[in-house]
Amino acid sequence: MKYLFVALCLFSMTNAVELFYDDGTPQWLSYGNAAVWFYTEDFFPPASSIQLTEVEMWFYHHSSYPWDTSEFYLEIWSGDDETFLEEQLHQSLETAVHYSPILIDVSQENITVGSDFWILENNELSAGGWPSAMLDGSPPAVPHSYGSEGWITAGDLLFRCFADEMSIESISWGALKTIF
Ligand SMILES: [Ca+2]
Repeated sequence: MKYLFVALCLFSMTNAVELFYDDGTPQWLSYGNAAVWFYTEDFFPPASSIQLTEVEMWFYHHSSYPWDTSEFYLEIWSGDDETFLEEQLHQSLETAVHYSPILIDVSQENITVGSDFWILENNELSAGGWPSAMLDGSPPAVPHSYGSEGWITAGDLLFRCFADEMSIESISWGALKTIF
């Protein structure tokens, strides 16, 4: 039992923190550009910056709404809920799949974000706004998903990301030492 406990501690020390607003249950789909605004204090105490390691995105290909392309640009931007997209930190060409997660490893790219940032599906490669992103069915208290018609209030996009836990802790500790 003791060994298991130590092993679990070691695992959690190197674990990544997952940031997400959705409840994991698909309900709707969204076509057109789609983005989620992340506010890091929703997930852990204030940190001046964190490093992103991975992005997870879910899409839904409904038979009544065929996609003209599965390709889109994943973009990560700095910016908050008032400034919106400020500075582009990442862009990569990705391929959506129906109803299963696509995982994009960005751990080697040194993507450091502040307290607010955006994950955007840019679908300028499509004439119809495809591929369609997946939304949950539980309305958020504070909207974090943004679509072609503005803030989405019916649910949350299933766009998630992972941050390096060590980068959060070291920076939080640094901030504490400055205050006290
Ligand atoms: Ca929700």
